[in-house]
Amino acid sequence: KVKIWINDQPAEVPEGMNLLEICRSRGIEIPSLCYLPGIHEAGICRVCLVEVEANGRRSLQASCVYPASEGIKVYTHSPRARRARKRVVELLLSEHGGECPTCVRNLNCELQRLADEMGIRRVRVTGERRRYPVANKNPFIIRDYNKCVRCRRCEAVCREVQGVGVLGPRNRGFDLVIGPPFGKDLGEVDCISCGQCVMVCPTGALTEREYIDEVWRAIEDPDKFVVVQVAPAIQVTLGEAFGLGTGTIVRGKLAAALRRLGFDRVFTTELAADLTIVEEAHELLERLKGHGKLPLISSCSPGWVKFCEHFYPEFVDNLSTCKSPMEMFGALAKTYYAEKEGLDPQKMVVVGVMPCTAKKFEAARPELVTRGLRDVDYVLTTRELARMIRQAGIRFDELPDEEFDQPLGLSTGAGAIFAATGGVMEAAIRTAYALVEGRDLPTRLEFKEFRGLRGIKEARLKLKNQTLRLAVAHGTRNARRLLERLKRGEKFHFIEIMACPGGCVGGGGQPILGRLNRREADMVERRMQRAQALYKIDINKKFRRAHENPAVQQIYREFLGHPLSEKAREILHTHYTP
Ligand code: HC1
Repeated sequence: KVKIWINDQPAEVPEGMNLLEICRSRGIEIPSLCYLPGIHEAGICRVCLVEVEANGRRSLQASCVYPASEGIKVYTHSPRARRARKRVVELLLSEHGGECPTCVRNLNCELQRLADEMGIRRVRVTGERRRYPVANKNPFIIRDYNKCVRCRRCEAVCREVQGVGVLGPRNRGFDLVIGPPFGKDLGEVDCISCGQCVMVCPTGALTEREYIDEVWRAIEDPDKFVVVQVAPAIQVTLGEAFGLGTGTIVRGKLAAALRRLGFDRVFTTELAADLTIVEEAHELLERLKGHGKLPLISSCSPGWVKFCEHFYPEFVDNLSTCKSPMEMFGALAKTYYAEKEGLDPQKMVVVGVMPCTAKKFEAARPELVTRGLRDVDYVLTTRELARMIRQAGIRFDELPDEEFDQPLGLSTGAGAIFAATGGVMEAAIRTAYALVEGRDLPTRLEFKEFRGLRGIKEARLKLKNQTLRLAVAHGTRNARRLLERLKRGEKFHFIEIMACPGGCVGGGGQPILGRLNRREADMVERRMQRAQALYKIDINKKFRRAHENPAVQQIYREFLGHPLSEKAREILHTHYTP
């Protein structure tokens, strides 16, 4: 510990800790822009300037990279510090697009918030501006360089958290832009479309590709039958977009809102998550018998699948052949449900509400077509759904709780926990146990060894006379660490990998919290609270094992026959090629 002075008050603080963290931990807020604790601590933007007196000299320093040392004096809001910070933000604004009213991040933009906090009413600096075309050639993420403040948070998260590294600086000085190399579009490089860059972008420079207008048009078209499915994560995150606390469960209001938006049927992807588990548990048992490659690796996270294809093609045959729940759902809707209800599948539109930008990429994959039709037509993120609800003038917090439609709205606790890291593993083991040990035995339900935010979680579990070695990784950098171990010869039987940190609760399509104060917006904390809410839903469910879902049993009875049947393989499975 060292003794320093903060605004003339003495403080004992850890030596070497940066001044920004020290001040924030003591309730003194210093503005910042490029700083992402533990991920990007580079002092690039200079928005966090403070005055520091050391060795008899007083100077302006970037507090996010200035380490505490004995005897220094810090002035966080001195006139000089405030003036300097204001000028830094004005300089950023002088280059910025200035299209706030039409920007998707209007009222939720960190730059806008800084300008407001600093009382900038007029930008005194004027000068030349670059105009860049908007990069929008892919179906998942749009880059608008005109709004980029070059904080490089996107670059840091892509490299440090996801281990992908497709973003970086191009050109120098005034012409500097942060993006993929050689001016390429994200769709032309090894981007995995996870959207973690979008989550950390402070402005509207990175956004999801919106499909709101297309979905409105489909809803308004009397010739179309529009079915919506909602991912399990949405029920614990959508509320945040309407000011409700993190982890508030809004399942009932969600169903009510979708119905009021005009969708013809309101279903949940959890049903298909249950179905995925039944198929995948059988696939695991088959592979354990020697039919197919081990370890079996989950394939429901499209960002992970893309990562595998780009960086570890040697593991593509380890991927489960199960389509993701979203895709299974779409395929079932246009076959089973269409037959059952006498609907023309050509006139059906399947919309997925997902916490994910990679799901937009997944929906457009040529491998995910059944009987000539795309399984899923449009994917909206949690954020887009919130926008639609606002556009429709629905007061979300005043909605009554309603149920999803039947039978594709029935789900178990297993389907809900899919959205938290370790949930797919836990759900699969619940069912695998029941299949092997006997369906009627009271087999173990909770596998807490797979819960929580450790990057890689491992366990050995006995399944009859075999001990299974299991692992869970979330965030593709952790996936990389695990796969490298496999390449060195370590043996596992089943692995769950989700591309996003925390699993889908931390997906790239979740609410962005730029308007909140920095402590409330702590991403790790929020992911934990969202996951806890899912475990609460699970505990309160009548059925907690996927194969117990009455709707899943009905679908096998009426349509698929049995798990891994020829029809199940035709509709619910696919193959990726490296
Ligand atoms: Fe997910 Fe999944 S859990 S991938 O994280 O397997 O997006 O929520 O819908 O498909 O069910 C996302 C979430 C989601 C699929 C399921």
